Parts: sequence; C-alpha cells; structure tokens
Amino acid sequence: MPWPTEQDTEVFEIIEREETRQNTGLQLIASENFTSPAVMAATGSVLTNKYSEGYPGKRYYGGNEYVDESEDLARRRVCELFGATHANVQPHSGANANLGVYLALLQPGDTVLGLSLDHGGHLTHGSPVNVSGRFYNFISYGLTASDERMDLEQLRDLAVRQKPKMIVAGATAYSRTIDPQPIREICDEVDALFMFDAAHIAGLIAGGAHPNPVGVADIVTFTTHKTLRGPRGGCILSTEEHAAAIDKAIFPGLQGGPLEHVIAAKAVAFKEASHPSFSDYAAQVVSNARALADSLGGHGFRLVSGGTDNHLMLIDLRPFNSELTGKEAQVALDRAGITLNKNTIPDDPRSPFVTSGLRIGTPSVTTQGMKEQEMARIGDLIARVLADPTDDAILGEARRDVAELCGGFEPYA
Ligand code: DSN
Repeated sequence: MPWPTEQDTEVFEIIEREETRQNTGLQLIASENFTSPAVMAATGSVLTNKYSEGYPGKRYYGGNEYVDESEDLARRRVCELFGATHANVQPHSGANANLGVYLALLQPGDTVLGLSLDHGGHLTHGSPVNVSGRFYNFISYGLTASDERMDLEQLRDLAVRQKPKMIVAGATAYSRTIDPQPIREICDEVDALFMFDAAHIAGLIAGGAHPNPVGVADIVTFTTHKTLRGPRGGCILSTEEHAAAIDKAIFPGLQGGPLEHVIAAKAVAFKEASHPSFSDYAAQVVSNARALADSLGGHGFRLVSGGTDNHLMLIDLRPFNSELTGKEAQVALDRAGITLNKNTIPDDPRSPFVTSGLRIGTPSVTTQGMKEQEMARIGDLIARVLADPTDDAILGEARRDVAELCGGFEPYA
C-alpha cells in the first residue's frame, strides 16, 4: 500500500488526550453526547471513500449499490422511529438542514417568524449574522416576561399582523416542553408553513419524553448528534407534499457529495434509538436534569423559567453573585474539569461573549450511567467552584473530585 506505515503520532496523541478529557471530566454541554462504538465504527468506515451525489437509485456516479442500501436503510429507520413519511438524511449539519428547508420552500425576502436568539433560538432562525437573517425577513418572537415560557399570544399577534410564509419553532437554550399543537393552530389561522427544529430534543422525542411534532408540523429538522446520540449531522422529515422540493434543495441546491459514512452511522443511531432501553435513557435524561436543577436551585442559583422539563437548564448567575459573569464561570469550571457553556439569559444586560448565564445539559452524563445522586454531587461541585472561582486550591481539589466521580462512569474505558 502507498500510505505511510508509521503512525501519525502527532494527530493520534491529540485524539488520545481528548479521549482522556472526555473520560475524566464532566461533559455538561447540552448539545453534546457520547456515541456508541458502533456509531464510531460506521463513521470511520470505507464509506468515507465513496462519491454518491444524488439519491438512492438516482446517482451521478457508479458503484453505489451498497451506499444505496445504507442510505435507504437510514431513511427507512428514521421514518419508522418518528412516524414520518419522507426523510432526507443527507444534511451535513442542522444548519444545512434548516437552510435546505428555507431554500426549498421560501423565496428570498419572505417573512418568517422564529424564536429570538437571546430568548433561546438558534442562529439559523433569523440571526442577522446568519444567512437566514440576511436572505429572509425573519421577525422574532420571544418568551413572556412573567414566566419565561414561549409567548404564544405574542406569536399569534405577530403572525396575524405579519402574515409569515413560515413559522419556525424550536430552540437551543429553552428548558420547557414545546407543544407543537397550538403553533399548528396559529399556522393554520394565517396559512403559514410550520417548521419545527427539533435538534436539541430529537432523542427525547424518539424516547417518548417530549411530544412528537411529526404529523403536526409540515417539516421537522434535527441534528443527529445531540440527545439522539448519533454522529454529527442533520436530517429533515417532511410530508410527501414537500419531499421533492426539499431533496432538490439539499442536492444539488446546497450540498455536493453526501457523507455516506456519516449516513451509515445515522442508520446505526436510529436503530439504537428504537431500542426499548432508549426510552429509559430519555426519561433518565429528564429526571437527571430536574435533579441537577433542584440541586443548583438549592445553592442559590436562579433557574430561568423556574426549572426544566427537558435535558437542559439555563442558570441566571446574578442572584448567586451579581459580579460573576458566564464567561468567568465557564473558565473556572473548565479548570475544574466541568465543561459547559456560558449563555445569555432572556434580556441579558451582558453581551453574548460575556453573558450572565450558563447552559447545562444532562445527555452525556446520563449516557455514562449517572443518576440523580450523581446530579446532586455535580450541583455541589459547581456551587463550590463558583463560590470562589479564582482560588487555585479549590479548583484543584474540585478537579480531583470530578475525576474521582467520573472514574466510575468512563464512557470509553
Ligand atoms: N451549537 C449548538 C448548541 O450548542 O446548541 C446549536 O447549533
């Protein structure tokens, strides 16, 4: 073989160090998870070598008989998992899935309603720095000031006044159930398309821990690597009515050759998510989030909206320490082996680079097998670090306690 026989130690040592970081620290980023060895094996397979522009049975290059089988399997499995009639499993990411839907069903300049970024929405829901906000006339709806839940009254008022072509639901930093039914009713009233971005909660939906928007929304997009626990990538489910337009928008409209190794890994993840044990996993993710939220609330942190129904919580740091920013908290916790992200809270007076909040999620620690009692320990650790975020001795001691806690739950032992 023409390739070098000596191992590329430079790269593989970096990967080894990352594996150690994942094994020995607490991964609390709400959009991350640990994939199974089978998902990683498919991602690292010979399918990475194949070009297969087009769709099963209609490819531009030869040699796609096995790729066709694999992509068909992925499409079939995801349709069964969510009760959908059509799936496009080719989006390289959630952002591409969303953009593909816009390209398929909107014209530049069309009006769309989406949850504002600083109330928990996503960049691709109309942020002015994203292509969605530059090509389409996105108008933001938000949360109520009183209980920090989705403001359906405001959404309806905006919809009646603005007559949008589409309403986008879904969030990246919202800890409450999003019931698709009232949004469907608003869409019907103003004759708008309904797209539900289920990126964060796809695994909860698959496991029965969140209402399923499939069959209610016209289009459901999601990423496969968050609560769903698959490889990094995106997926679009739609009714037959929109299938051809969406397929055409993803290829040739937006992407070239699909990542067939990732699509095979998506198929593996869809099967894993259809296993009865995945429902237990989804329920435990939610119970763990509640337990962690209770623990943090007990330590004097304010939970945005007062708690959580899903896999994440948003913490307002100000009642705990009005001077402490999300940025400082993230850095101190990272030094203690607790990985999470700073996050704006609704109407945050600080910039998105500084923030007054933290977003914390339980998908990864739940995959590791941690339960409510470990969540209480994690809450104590976070509070201990943030009580004195610049004290090296406290950070060092917390780092040792984190490693000891993780020692019993290594994802890749
Ligand atoms: N980066 C993702 C998240 O953390 O929620 C959204 O794309």
